[in-house]
Amino acid sequence: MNKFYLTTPLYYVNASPHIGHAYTNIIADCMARFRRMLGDDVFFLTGTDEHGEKIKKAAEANKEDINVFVDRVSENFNKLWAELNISYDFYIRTTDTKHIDTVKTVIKVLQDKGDIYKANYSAFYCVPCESFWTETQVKESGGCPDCKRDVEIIKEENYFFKLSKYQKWLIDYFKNNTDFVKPKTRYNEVLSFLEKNILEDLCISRPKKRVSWGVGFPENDDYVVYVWFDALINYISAAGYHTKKEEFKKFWPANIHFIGKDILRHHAVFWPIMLKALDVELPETIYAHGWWKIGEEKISKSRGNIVNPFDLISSLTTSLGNMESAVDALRYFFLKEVSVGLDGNFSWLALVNRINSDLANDLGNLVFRTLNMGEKYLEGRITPISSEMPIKFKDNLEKLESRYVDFMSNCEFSLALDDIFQFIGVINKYIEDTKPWVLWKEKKYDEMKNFLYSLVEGIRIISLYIYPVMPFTSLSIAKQLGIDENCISLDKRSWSEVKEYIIEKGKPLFPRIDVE
Ligand code: ME8
Repeated sequence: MNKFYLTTPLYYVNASPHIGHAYTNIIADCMARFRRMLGDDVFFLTGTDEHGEKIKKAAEANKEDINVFVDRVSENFNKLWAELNISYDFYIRTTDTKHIDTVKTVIKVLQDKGDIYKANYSAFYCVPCESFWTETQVKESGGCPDCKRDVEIIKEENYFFKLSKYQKWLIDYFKNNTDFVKPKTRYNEVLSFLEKNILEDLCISRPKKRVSWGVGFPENDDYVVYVWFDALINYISAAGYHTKKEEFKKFWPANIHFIGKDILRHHAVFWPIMLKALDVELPETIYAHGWWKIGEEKISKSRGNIVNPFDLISSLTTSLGNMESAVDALRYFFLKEVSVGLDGNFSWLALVNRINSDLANDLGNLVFRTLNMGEKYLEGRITPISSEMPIKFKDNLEKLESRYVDFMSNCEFSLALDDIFQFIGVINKYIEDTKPWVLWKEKKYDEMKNFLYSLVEGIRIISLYIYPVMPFTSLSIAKQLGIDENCISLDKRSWSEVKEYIIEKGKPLFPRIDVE
């Protein structure tokens, strides 16, 4: 059995989750479910990033004790993952004792190796981003290059990690591992950054008098560890680095770190160098997805244009009649609307249009009318005379079967869905062309049995392909077809794998939503 280890970023707990966070976890969940369908032993990690000054300030602004505050907000993320049906295996918080121990161990290893040193420092500092910037960077951007807010000048003694020592090695690593960062645009962006700039050593401590909420620096109580240095280490601490050596050997290196493109440099420059210095293997791929925007603006806490995912699920639940359909519709929208590497534009109208056209009209209608006919004409028992595949299905089904695994493995979820929905279109057309009511009138019962079997068998195959994207819907279809969950496996995707059906029609999966 192959192992598959995938991660999401650890989200800051200074505010509640928004749909940008939901997006990353939906992508990762789709991949995790797909890999489990392939039979892999999956370890899917997500969690929260809880240290640093901005978290402390948020707790103070809320007049809450910091520990109570981080517990509450972290639980809010966890609640969202439960609602969105995110099947993570482990939820890490950077305030976990085991993680804190790992951070301290890592620092000691790097200190012993001579890769950490202490020095005086003067630089521009952005408090909300917890990042230092050079004068040129600040001048070029007119403030913090990330969030555009004002920066402070800070002079202090700190600990530094020798990034610069590994610059040449990292450039070579990129050149020899062209799939290390995906998509290609992001790979090119990092490589060109590394080739055009001289890496400065990374300041990895903050004096406690300025930043008190963090992992204490080993053997120096006056400092805490820089939040990013602390947070990145989660990917190895969760997998058991120094605590569960056997498990670590089994799951590390990670197969994919899913991140947004905003945190590419931390993951594609700092993180590989930290691992190299530790003598730990590098992750296979860092996949940086695009941003969801409203108009031209990235959706973000600092821009104040967030869409609350709990409210969105609740509105969709009202429109669709149940939460399972609402969650699957949202997951479908995010995965179908844009390719993973590109930016998307979010609006309620785009969401509703997508649901009405693909899920209500095409998929929902196909399932409902097929099961309706099965009950009306054959009293729910579909036993074909011949289980041969209709010739009209052949091309599409072969295309789907041959491309699905590659598309899904490469995070091309939208393309996989294109193939699936083309096949749905083919079956819907087959119904119109065959005119079952005429078969019935002309008493062609054997043909009717074969025809309905073809529809139901086609729907079964569709239900297993959509599983990673819409798990509730997939299982609901399987239930209506009277088959058990074991049929949701890629081994069962061949035609006529199930020979007969006893069906039980449920409610329409996706009613149409009125567009106001
Ligand atoms: O950066 N569109 O946490 P964070 C798409 N704690 N994805 C978005 C998004 C948007 N508009 N907005 C946010 C941090 N995201 C650090 C990470 S990891 C060791 C530490 C998603 O709460 C996307 O995945 O700011 C992005 O990278 C992440 O949320 C940033 O979350």
